[in-house]
This record gives sequence, structure tokens and C-alpha cells, in this order.
Amino acid sequence: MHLLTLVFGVILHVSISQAGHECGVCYMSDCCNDRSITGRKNIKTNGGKIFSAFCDQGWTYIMRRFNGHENFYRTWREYQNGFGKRDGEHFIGLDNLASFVKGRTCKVRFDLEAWPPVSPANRFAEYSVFSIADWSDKYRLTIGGYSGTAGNAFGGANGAMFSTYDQDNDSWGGNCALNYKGAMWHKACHAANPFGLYTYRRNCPSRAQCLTWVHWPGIIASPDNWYNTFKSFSMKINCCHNSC
Ligand SMILES: [Ca+2]
Repeated sequence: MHLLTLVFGVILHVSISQAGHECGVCYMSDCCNDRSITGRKNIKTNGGKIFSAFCDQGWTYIMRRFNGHENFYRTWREYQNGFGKRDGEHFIGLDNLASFVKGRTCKVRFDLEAWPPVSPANRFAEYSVFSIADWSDKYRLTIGGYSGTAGNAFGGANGAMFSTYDQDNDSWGGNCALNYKGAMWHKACHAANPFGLYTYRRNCPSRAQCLTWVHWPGIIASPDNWYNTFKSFSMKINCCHNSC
């Protein structure tokens, strides 16, 4: 009887641990562990993946654009692995990201800074639900629960698979990532282009090919916001409420 109780106790404990709802079950060593840190840190996910990330007071950057030094027009393989310097412009990598968010509830925040003379220059969009599938489902995006000041330009990407110029998983007859010079969770195609071309001025030379965020309030580029691009653009996630 005692043995049975013990066995059931162990099974129950393991199943609760795997569900991850109990504190004392650590998902990872991540940016949540010390929310005073802003800088590089090594992450270890629950799945055992180890990689470097840039932390910002509990948030983990997925990507940062702010000076145009890094080339973001890259292959599927490069997007899977990630690229760039973590304390500069970078993308964390789809495999790292999928492992990071697996089984967790995360939120994502986009911070955008417009080129002068747009005022206010800084706006944000936050989504209370953010996750991606792994490679077997082409990193399919789950996103929802918008709040913020920049407009809901990313909500329409919910359910999309990731595409790069050399791997077309979009729902358009053409190739969105090739046509708009940016990898993205494209459908047909996008209202935000975080991995598009970086330019050093406000107007993008071609429609929707730069750092697009078409829902920004008001018309801030000519002839419309499809021709706007940003001085800085970042994505960061926070899954701290179910970390230890
Ligand atoms: Ca296509």
C-alpha cells in the first residue's frame, strides 16, 4: 500500500512537473532570473538548448535593428540558426526561439522608433499571446491580444508559417520574402516587415520592402505608410510569469 502511494506520488509529481505549473520546476536559466540585468546572457531552455541572448530587465530580445550594420536578407538556414552580435543588431534564430517558448506562455513586445521629424517618435505594440511551432511546422506563429500605441500590424500574421527568400511557405502565388526583401511569417504578404531592408532615411525606396509597420497612426511617409521605414525596430519576449 505504501509502495503504491509512493509510485502514484512520483507519477503525479512528474506529470505536474512536465506541465510546468508548479514553482520549483525551472524552465530555464533566462533573462527572468535577474530582472536588473541589461546585457548579454547565456540561456538554457527546458529542451537543453544553450545560446546567447540580450536581456533587458526580464525581457529577451528576439531581434534588434538600429544601425543597419547587419544584413537581414538571409537564407532559411541562417534564420534557423540566428545571426549577428547579441549586443548589436541580431536575430536569435528560429530553433532557439522555438525551444525557448515551447510549453510556456509568453508575451511579445515590438518597439519602434520613427525617423525625424515624426513625433512622437517612439511607439510600441504588445501581444499577450506569442508562440511559434518548431521546424516541422515551419515555425508557425501564434500571436494575439494586442495592446499599445503603434497599431496592430502583426495580428494578421497569426497562424502563418515562416518564409525566407529561399523557402516560400506563404499563401501568396508569388514569393513574399523575395518580393518584399524580408523574411517573415508571411501570408499574402504582410503588414509589418521586421526583417526587411534598413535605410538611413524615412522613405523606403520600394513599397513595403523596408521596416514596414503600416498601422502606425497617421500618414508619416509619402505617399503612404507602405513607404515608411524606421530608425529602430525590435522584438522581445517575456515569459517570466511562468518561470521560477
Ligand atoms: Ca508563395
